[in-house]
Amino acid sequence: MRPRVLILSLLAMALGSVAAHAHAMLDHASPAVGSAVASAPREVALTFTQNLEAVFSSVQVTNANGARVDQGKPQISGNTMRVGLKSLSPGTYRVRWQALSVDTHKTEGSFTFTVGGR
Ligand SMILES: [Cu+2]
Repeated sequence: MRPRVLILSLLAMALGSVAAHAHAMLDHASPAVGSAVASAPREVALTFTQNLEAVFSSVQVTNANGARVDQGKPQISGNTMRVGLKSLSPGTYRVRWQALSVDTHKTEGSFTFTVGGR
């Protein structure tokens, strides 16, 4: 009986340490998540909670028709990923990102921002 209790408590400790582990989540973005900006931004910059593996992290920006408006390959440095944009007309744009953090955990997400028409 005793050894089994010991094993279970060791297992509980191991699971607890996994649950406490953090992945690379989006910390903040420019343009900000859900924001409306007056003039068209030249790039999207994403800052994550952990450093990224450049080869396996990516970002795409699309317009309301689903057409790509980013300039392709993002620049990744530490915990930031940025990608240049084509000249944007007024409208709503979606940013989709995939991140592989240096601890090999994969995360992804998306958000929109709006370029004002005035
Ligand atoms: Cu992780």
